[in-house]
Amino acid sequence: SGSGGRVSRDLDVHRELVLLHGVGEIDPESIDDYLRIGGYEALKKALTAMTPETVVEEVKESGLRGRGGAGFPTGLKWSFTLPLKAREKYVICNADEGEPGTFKDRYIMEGNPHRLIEGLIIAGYAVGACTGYIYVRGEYALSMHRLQKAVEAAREKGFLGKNILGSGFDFDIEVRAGAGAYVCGEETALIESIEGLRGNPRVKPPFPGVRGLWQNPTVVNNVETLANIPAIIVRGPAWYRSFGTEDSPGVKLYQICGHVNHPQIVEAPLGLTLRELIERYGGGMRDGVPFKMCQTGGASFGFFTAEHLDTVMDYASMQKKGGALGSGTMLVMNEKTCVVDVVRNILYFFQHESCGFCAPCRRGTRVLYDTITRIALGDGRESDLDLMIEVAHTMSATANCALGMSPIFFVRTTIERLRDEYLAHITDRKCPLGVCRPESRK
Ligand code: L3W
Repeated sequence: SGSGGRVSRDLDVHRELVLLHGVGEIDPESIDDYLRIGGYEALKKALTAMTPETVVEEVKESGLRGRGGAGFPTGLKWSFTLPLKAREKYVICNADEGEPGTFKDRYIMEGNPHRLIEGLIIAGYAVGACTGYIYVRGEYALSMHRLQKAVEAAREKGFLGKNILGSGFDFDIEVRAGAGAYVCGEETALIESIEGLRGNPRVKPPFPGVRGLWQNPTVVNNVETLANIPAIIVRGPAWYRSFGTEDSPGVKLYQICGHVNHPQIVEAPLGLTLRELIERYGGGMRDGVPFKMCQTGGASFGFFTAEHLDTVMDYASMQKKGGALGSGTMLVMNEKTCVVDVVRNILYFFQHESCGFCAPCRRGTRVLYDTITRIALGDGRESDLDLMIEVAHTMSATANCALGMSPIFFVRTTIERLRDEYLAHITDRKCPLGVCRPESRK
């Protein structure tokens, strides 16, 4: 697999849902329903039987990695913040789910918001924070509504507020709405936005764990990351590690989108292959039209072609093959799809969402979009392909945040792996599939 032994290869052992436990079954607006399925037991255990240090230690041992896309070890992130002396510390849940093709966090927020809230309170306890923020994508009105209701219900039951469950720990949560900027999912832009400023990413380091919200130590975790915490606390790190691979233990929400018969979300142990995701959960290629390519991990990462179908979808194996697990999104495309058209569409998105703060990204995304448009419309030169790689490479080396650092992944993998299709646009001066059109947006 490229990432060490797989602990739980047999998908059938994963009968019991962890992240989606209760989703679709309980009334998400009823805290009593959540309590009935074991809700807030982890919080009780953490506050009464564990020190913050043991909580951090257990999360470290579980091997949980950040589920927003970067895969940074969660326990390690918490361990940077825990020992710091500061007047205030914060924990933030990044619920600004804006990655194209990504819709997993919404399932948790709409289907079982208390699981996320419980995870966030435990995170707050573990690092010594006084306040938690949940920064929700502006378009997610139902998520906002359910989270707000859930926060009120948790407060009424004494899971939030002063002296929670008699432990002496004070903690409360505020739910904030984003306003439609993709870049505000970048943790430091998100922090600026909470502070009431324009969402420009800050220069890192210092990382938020050391200096974040109002310059105080701040842990930022994705929704799905936090939704793992209650189960890890109740069942222990060894149980969690019994799922997944050595490199990437645990369970993951995979999202299969595009040209499959059943686009959907799947909770599975880490270590599923792309072929299994398509065949077993996606119901195979739509109408039997053969597979051509897949953008891995979200809009920011590399493309796989047919020879990568058996790659194990964990962090290390995906990266080794030029893709990424990212947010767990796999955008599957069939033979009728034109790679130039798809990449042009993604680049349109990037140049539109670039915040404009740093020149490499502001200018680079525009140059990439203009160049691929030229190719798409039959005015390209072969040297444009080298130009695109060079520009994307410069951006990856000099941009201020992940938005500008990302295009190299899909620019390079598509030009390398599907070069003939780019070249056909250049030599024939038209799109071989007749798909590319002047309009920039679909
Ligand atoms: C302390 C250090 N903390 C790293 C922390 C850092 C952050 C986390 C990951 O995201 C991803 C990209 C796409 N001391 C630290 C440290 N940290 N070194 O670890 O950091 P990093 O820099 O690896 O990544 P990042 O900039 O946080 C980039 C993804 O974001 N992306 C978009 C995703 C969109 C969604 C969505 O809609 N749900 O996920 C776009 O690029 O995966 O890899 O917390 O502070 N030495």
